[in-house]
Amino acid sequence: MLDRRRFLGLSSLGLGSFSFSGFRSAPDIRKPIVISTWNEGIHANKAAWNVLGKGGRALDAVEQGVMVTEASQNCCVGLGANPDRDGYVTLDACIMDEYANCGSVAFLERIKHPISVARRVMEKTPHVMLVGSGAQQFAVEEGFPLEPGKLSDDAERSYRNWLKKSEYKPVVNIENGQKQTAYAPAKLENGNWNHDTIGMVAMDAAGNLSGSCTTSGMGFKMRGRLGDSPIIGAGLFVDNEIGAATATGQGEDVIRICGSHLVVELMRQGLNPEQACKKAVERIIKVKGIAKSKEIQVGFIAINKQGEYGGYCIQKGFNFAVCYADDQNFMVDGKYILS
Ligand code: SD4
Repeated sequence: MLDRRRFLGLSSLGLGSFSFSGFRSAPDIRKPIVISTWNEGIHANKAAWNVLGKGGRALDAVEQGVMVTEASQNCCVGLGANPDRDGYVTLDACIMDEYANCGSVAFLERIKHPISVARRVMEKTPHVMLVGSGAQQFAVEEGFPLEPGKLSDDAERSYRNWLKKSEYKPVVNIENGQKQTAYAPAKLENGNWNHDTIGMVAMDAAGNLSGSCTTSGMGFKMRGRLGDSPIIGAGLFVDNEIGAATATGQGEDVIRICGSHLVVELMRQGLNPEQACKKAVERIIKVKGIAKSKEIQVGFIAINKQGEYGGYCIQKGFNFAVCYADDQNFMVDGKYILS
């Protein structure tokens, strides 16, 4: 099998005849494996690998992985992120396991780890989704501390900046030609974070799949707005017979095509993860039209039961982190359709 290190070695010798672009065809099953969206995925994968590398369950890995990102004040996911246009940080998250159990919270305020609340919804209630004050009440009853509800310094600064014009022009994940520093969250020139989400999917040593997705949503969104990230089938979908997928970017457009579910269903029809992600991105562009698609970003990532992985996005700038060994945790640039 051609692993990444060997491939890089071969290509530097001029022997690699194809480009390393986010899809690896493997005759045998590579497991465990975890992949996650954006640069922050590197840190999240590391925490997930701590579970997977010891033979732990994919569900624990995808929870513990994205908790790192939620806790990072230096990032754009979790309580340190940009607020809605009324100045409140509202968080959405969902989780799904190998038995098609799933849990979700949305419009949740002042709780540091929405992904863990989503897991409790899955494991301790007869429901799939809890939102708003009900979700917060459940979290507190479950022992999650109610955080002060103060904006982080970065978020405070960008909110003040935004208030100067208070224009409701949400833009997600367009890199605007900005160069991203390796493994650091990127900021737009106006100081806004441009990645508000981490989505993660994993397969454990037993061959079982799980996924998680957690976000602060769009910065300066309307109060009460939800995107795709807490919606099973849109921001995340897992089918233990086939594969798992997650999404990032303009949530409204991911919801329109039931994005992550679509990716998994395309894999069921025989496409590999990269091909399936590409087809889902093409569907968005078809629905939205090319001109309007150029104004947004959407990226999908996926794994299948063979441990193959892939990702695709609308336009340049999306990347994801892949980890399948102690010394194999690396970024892959998503291929894109519109340039
Ligand atoms: C949303 N999909 O709320 C999220 C935003 C996102 O990186 O992915 N930002 O629509």
